[in-house]
Amino acid sequence: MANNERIDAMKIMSAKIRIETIHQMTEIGFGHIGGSMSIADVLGVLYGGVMRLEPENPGWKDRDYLVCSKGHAGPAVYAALALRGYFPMDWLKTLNLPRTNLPSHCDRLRTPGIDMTTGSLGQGLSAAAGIALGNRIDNRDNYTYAIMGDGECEEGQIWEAAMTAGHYRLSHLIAFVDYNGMQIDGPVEMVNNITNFAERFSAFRWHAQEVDGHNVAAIDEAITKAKAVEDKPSVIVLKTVKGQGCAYVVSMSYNHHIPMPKDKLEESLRILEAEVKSYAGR
Ligand SMILES: Cc1ncc(C[n+]2csc(CCOP(=O)(O)OP(=O)(O)O)c2C)c(N)n1
Ligand SMILES: [Mg+2]
Repeated sequence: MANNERIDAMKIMSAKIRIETIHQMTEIGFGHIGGSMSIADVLGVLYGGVMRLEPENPGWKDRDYLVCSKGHAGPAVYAALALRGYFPMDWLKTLNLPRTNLPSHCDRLRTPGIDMTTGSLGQGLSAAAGIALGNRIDNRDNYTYAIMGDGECEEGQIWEAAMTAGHYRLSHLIAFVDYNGMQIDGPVEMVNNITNFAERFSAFRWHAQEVDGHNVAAIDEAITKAKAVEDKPSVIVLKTVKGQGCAYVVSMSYNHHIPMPKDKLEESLRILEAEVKSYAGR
């Protein structure tokens, strides 16, 4: 596949993830839309071309793994998994309902394709480091990806995991920080001003890059560079906007977990559908 086709496929995947995430939340009437939309592009890159997967065989041991450590963004991951055929699209109508397979936060025992249960913030990088180390011990060449929130990175356990992954030189661990500047209680810099993620991870012997988290070509290129690093884990800091792709959500001062009335989301859906058509028609 030519590179521009690959990038267009990723852009289509990102737009479809946004569309299906909005549908899931308007169906139930509320949701963690802000932090789901901010990772739609990195998910589009991962599930739209980068990850080695067999959706018909979610337990395949040589697959690439994803730990969505900011587990409240589960709906965006469910959208990606459904679009890749892990389960029927119909399941997306059951987000967070009684007896659903799609709880609001990721649960590896409930959803095919979810590799780690998350929701209690701060734990996912440790799990991802363990998965990457285990796979290396088993002589596998697969990659483990982790997505963390910027607010989440205020948890001390993230830095224990960072230290351990650096020590073990886990070159097949690639982590992302969704640097959207916001958390549940407001701006990250006001809650506990953690900045310079790249510098911090570098101090723990990681390879670090910073990219525009809504530029799929830049994310794809950063992952290629990360894979070329042979003796260190990699972090890619994604500069993002909480709610990206949904003007109604971006315009709000609080958009972490909000009501999702169908009529307010129609315009965003129309724009996203048009995006899909324009990339598909090139
Ligand atoms: C250990 C823990 N403490 C608190 C919470 C409550 N909580 C849920 S989301 C959130 C904010 C997370 O902010 P961030 O990591 O920046 O995520 P994003 O901006 O992507 O939504 C908090 C504090 C939690 N889920 N787990
Ligand atoms: Mg955040």
